[in-house]
Amino acid sequence: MADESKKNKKSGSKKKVDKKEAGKEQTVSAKKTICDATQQMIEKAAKDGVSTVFDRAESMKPCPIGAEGSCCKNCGMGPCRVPASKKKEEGKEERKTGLCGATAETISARNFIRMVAGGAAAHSDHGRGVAETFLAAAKGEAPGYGIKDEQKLLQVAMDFGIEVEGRSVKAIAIEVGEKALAEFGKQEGELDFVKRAPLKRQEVWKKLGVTPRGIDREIVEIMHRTHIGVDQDYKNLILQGVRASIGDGWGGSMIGTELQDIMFGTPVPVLSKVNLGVLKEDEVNIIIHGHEPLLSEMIVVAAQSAEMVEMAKSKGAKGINLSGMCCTANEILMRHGVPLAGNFLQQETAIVTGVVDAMVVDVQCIMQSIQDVAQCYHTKIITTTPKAKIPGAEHIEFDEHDAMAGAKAIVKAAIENYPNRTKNIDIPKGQTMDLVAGFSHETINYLLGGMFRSSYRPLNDNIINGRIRGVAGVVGCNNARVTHDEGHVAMVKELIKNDVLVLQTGCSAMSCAKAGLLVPEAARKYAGSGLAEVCETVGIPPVIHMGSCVDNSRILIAATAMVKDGGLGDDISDLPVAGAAPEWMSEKAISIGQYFIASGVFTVFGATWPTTGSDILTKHLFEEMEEMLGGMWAFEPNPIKAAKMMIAHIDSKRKALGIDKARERVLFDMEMRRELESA
Ligand code: BF8
Repeated sequence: MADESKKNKKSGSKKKVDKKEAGKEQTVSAKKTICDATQQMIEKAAKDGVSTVFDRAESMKPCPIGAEGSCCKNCGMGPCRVPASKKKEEGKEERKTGLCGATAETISARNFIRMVAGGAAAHSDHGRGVAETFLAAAKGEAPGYGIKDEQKLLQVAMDFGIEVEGRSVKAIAIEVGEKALAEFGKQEGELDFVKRAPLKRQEVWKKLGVTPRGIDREIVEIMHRTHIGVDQDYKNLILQGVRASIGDGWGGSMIGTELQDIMFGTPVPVLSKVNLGVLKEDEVNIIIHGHEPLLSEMIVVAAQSAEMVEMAKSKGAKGINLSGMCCTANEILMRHGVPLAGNFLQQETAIVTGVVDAMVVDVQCIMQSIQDVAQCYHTKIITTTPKAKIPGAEHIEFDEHDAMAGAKAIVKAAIENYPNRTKNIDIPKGQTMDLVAGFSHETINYLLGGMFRSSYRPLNDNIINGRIRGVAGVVGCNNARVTHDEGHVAMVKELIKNDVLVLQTGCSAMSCAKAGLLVPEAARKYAGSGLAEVCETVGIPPVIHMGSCVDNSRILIAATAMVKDGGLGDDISDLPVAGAAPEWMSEKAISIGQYFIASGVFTVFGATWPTTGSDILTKHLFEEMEEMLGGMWAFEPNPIKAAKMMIAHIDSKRKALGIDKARERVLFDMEMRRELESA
């Protein structure tokens, strides 16, 4: 820790990126993980002679050229490596370019927005899949799926401009499904959900010409403009990245979240458990891993059926134990309380326990290596979609039109594998933690305001009076180049200690859940006095789990609700809020970060930064972007320093709003509260 703080002398949101910091491993400690369960399984894997991502991260260093964003391989004349232009001694610039003349900033910008395209495509193709199933369900062509949240259906219908008066639920749902699907291929006009953003934000986007048309169109245009010989202006390239990212957050992801809520129910608070200790030695363990809840929702039903439970007993098991991994885990946790086996970097170590009878996967964040690890134990890897196959894995195709049959076939395959377990079994004992999840925007609205006056008013009031300093969204992945879970937990503890309410999604939420931060008692233990007081009054944890990565759209809606409730400015960029992804690794995280910034949120990434090959582009993203959008990127690998940058930003927004004085009123700190209680 001490060495690291020496290395990171600079802080503040406009800090220049140190290329050595950005390209290398960035950890506060030298450990592979702070999660004891994962550590135990890393050691077991070593004993069993099994290679995991943690081992490969040691033996394979990142490509230094690619890590800087300086490698252009978009045509057959390259790949060209184009480092940033340097000043020569006599003051002349030595300008390096690719064979075609592309500069460092053009190349970095192309690579950067191709990451946005990859991430936006992943979220949006998920959203499209949901919309297709939604439409089939509305037409009665997808047995097992239906409409669970009629109120939300009506809300979404109205946002799509659909007439609801005097019409049947079925007719409205069909039109919502058709409208939602049409959003992906819209050639002209604007995405309908863009109108949900604050009016001022919509104007910012209009002025910059970044209001998205069809979701697919913006992604295709990135691929066109980054082809050799098309867009050569880094600022213009980045604008298209901004546009596609808005199409993700306010389009593909938001459609995914909303239609999932309508079909499967809008989440309400649930109590559950997290970590590898949720696996059971005497039951058939099925881990559902990936992202789309279309499959996992059906497996939840199939695994509970008497027929399947009886079958499991006939094989000597006591029952069927379902758990989740990655964002699928978050989906079935939020709606059913199904326990979380772990986050991204735990997918191999879960198999190393020797008790996973089937790991069922769909799309995204699934390591190919799980098949290699599975071969060292008895685990069956089952792929389920034509979009994502793994050589050697069993493929049971899941068809939403006959969902229950597919789900039962998958559960049956797991049950039949139960007798094949070897004696090489070790479940990390006592390695579970309680958590409360299920905080949709609607639930927060209700919890804060009550049934008859649902609103964000109490949140805004407590921000204005200074009990809550601000709100931070801490989201995103694990990254094997940094200590597993450490960045998330350290950052979130620092934030809540300073009275910042934290909203979470994705693997980040699981990291903090494992550390015991997602229970109401965490307020008293870890939060500052103001935040603790509010959390204890309302009965919520200081760290709020809002779902999977597509559910980051819930955070956009929550931020908009704060603006609309009044008293905190008239745009998201006025709010005392900040965002972060301290252990990011996926292209989806870049797209999410970009749409948070496009929505006006200052956002800090840790681990590594992908544009260090161009100082000009990095400056554009880290400084100039704020003038355009009111939000900007920052990079800080030290999670505590990153949290301090977020707090400094929150304080600057409080000052701009004229509510900074409120914080000077000293409320009770924890020490004072304890003294008061013991008196
Ligand atoms: O979509 S946080 S590692 S699981 S990309 Fe993947 Fe990152 Fe986890 Fe969910 Ni999101």
